[in-house]
Amino acid sequence: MEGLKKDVIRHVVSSLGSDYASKSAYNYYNALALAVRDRLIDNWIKTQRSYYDEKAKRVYYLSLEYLPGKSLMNNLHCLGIYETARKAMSDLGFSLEDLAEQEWDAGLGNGGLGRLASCFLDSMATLGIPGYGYGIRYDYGIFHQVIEDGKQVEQADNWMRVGNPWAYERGQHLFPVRFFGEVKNWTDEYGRLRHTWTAGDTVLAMPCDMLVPGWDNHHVINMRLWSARSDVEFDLDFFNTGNYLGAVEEKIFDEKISKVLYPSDQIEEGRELRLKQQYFFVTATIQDILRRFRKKHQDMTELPQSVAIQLNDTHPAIAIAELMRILLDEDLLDWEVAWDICVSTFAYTNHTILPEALETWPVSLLERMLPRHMQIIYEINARFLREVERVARSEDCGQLCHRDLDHLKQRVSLIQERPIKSVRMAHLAIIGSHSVNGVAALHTELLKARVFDDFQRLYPQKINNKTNGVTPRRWLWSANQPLSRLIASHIGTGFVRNLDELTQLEPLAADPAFREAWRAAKLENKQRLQAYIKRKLMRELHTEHLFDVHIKRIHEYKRQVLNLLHVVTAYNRLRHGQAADFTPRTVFFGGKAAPSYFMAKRIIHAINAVAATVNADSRVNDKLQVVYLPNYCVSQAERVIPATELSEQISTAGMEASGTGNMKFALNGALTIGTWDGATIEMAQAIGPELLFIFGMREDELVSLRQHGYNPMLYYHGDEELREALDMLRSDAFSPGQHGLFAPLVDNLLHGGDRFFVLADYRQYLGAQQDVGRLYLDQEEWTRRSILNAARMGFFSSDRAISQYAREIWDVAPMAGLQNG
Ligand code: 26Y
Repeated sequence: MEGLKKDVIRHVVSSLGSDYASKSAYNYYNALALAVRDRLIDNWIKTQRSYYDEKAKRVYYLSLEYLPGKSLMNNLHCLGIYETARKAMSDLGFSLEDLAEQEWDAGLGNGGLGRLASCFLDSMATLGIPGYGYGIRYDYGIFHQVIEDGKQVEQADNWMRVGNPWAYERGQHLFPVRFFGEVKNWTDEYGRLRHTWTAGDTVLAMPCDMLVPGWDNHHVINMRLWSARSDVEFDLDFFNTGNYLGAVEEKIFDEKISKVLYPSDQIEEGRELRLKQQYFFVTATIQDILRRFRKKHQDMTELPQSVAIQLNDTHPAIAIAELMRILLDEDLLDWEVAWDICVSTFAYTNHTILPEALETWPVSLLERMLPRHMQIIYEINARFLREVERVARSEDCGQLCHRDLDHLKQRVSLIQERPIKSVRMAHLAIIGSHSVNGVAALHTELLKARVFDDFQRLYPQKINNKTNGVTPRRWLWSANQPLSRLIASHIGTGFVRNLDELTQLEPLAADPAFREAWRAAKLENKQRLQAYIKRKLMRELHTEHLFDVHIKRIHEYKRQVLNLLHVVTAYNRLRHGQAADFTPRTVFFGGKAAPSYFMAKRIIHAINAVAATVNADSRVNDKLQVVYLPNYCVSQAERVIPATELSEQISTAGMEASGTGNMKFALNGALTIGTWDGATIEMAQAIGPELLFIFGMREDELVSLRQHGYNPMLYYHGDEELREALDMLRSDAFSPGQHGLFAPLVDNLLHGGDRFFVLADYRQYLGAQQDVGRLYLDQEEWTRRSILNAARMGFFSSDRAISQYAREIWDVAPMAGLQNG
């Protein structure tokens, strides 16, 4: 402890240039972070060296998004110096919790996909898998959300301003990135046609490394994020032409590439700068991968034995064309050889089946920005369609007439003709990879049977399932110390790295003393949340209420509106005195809406409007409260999830690819109210469906409802309570003086086809909520179920997920000889 204290003081003075006597929390947080980083860097260097020494096969996880959140507490826990640090900082006059608050969340992602990437890096580090995360260091991460007059207002997330003590910027290792220009043809010595892409604009990619430690194992992996740097200052000609200001303007223009994360989740915006971001990040990453590979290898055909590249959705899929370009134009390999290398190296994970989230890029844009890549994509497509024809003809699938074949080719082509001629990035990713995986069992089945059914017939081995998982380090141990300590006192700490050990809790569910202790841990977390809400929102929570929580991105398919309709109905019952047996509850909502997503923003407004009305109504507000948690982010989730008793997972069946929040809640002892969707299905199977509150129509039922003609008006007319709730929303009951404010929401349900079947599931949802309320009154039974939920969550560790990727997709093994403990 004395060593750590000395290091902290030294950093305050010599790294931060401050007086150690001036007790600034900001300085002491940064100094502590630097002292922790000092303890990671030796192991990071040893880890990296061991990969070379053992010629280990490496995994590269390519993702446009990461959501690491805050690093301090997690890193202290991984290093096993949490207690030491707590005491050291307390000696210096600080509470560790307060210091941790100084750190800004690294919010370099939108939601589930980005957070999954961060859980996966944690698991690779903990399992000792030679892995790297590659991404972009956005100057501005996901916007900061404030709620003003009930509406979302976006503020820039200037997270870099406060500095980042965790990162190593490596300004000396720059990689060139080219855009535009043209392609020249030439003939090689064997008379083969060759191509060279000649420079248009050049930008530089600067690596910025964040260390990711494993749990108590000395293994530290790297998350390398690229930042755009202008090449202007490296090219003196720019300045020597006398156009100094012009040169500086150009520099600013170039550096725009990594300026901001695109804040839309599952809705494509198709902006030119976004494509630039994708290629910028991809080419720098591939160059870095090949630089490392070429240190020990000359023969490019050995690449798939040494390197596995996982594409996190299609966002980095241009990597397939980029690797082809390098192998063809720089290494001068033949097409077939190059293509084999690519397919054996790449694998692709799909995270959504919503059609509006499937990426396409206009051919005209690609031809201009990446002319050589567009040529390569055309060639991939031509060869692929010939192959399709060959397979289709050879296959004994009845008499395949030309019409069918033409249709098949149109459907699977990399190029879509309408509405504008574009490249389908998912098709490029599928064809260029040896593995395509979904993220939960149902999602994968839907990929096979619906979204990519043609590809499933063409390549029956390619599509596979890897159900998501979450890291128990952050989401149980670090976020929920009261519960973790209780668990550890009964079954030891092995569950932190082997989550299956939680099954040892099962017999304890029958033990009243253990149940009481379990409830005490929950209460402690509820009180902690209560204090936080008081500080941040100046509101008093009732900790004896059932804490009912719905936090995730705001999206119509996630159906926050369904939850809101339940709240309005409960409000009406209470007002009308029809709810004598109502179980008091506080309903929490949280989540960001894409700034361009009108409907999602209106949903936020409606939630806040209902909240204001309900909370101000003294007839009901001792029994029902609604809280909107502004700026939902990773660190907020860490506070809210441990305090939650009811987890809302109510997406339209078939629409939520997996969900990962669902797992975090159950792991922390919340019961789930949910639809038969995503990984919630597998959770129900692992836990026992009777221990969750499952309701609503299933995916196949919705398909047939849609086919037979779904008429939301029938539900409106047939259900008095539903009608009352919708009519109130449409009138100005929640928006005094602003008649029609929420009419778009209601009209969308009643006259817009209710694409997400909110009305179809309303009545069953109410029934399930009734069951929830009733069970909560029986605290012994509630607690028993809560314990069994947590005890059966072992499968949903990201360690299990990553082990499956490693074995079944990447063919990589953990590093031997890792020191544990
Ligand atoms: C193309 C662009 C607009 C785009 C940007 C972000 C498209 C999609 C996304 C993000 C998708 C996403 O976050 N999907 C979520 O992935 C999680 C991890 O697999 C799943 O748990 C979750 O169900 C899914 O919605």
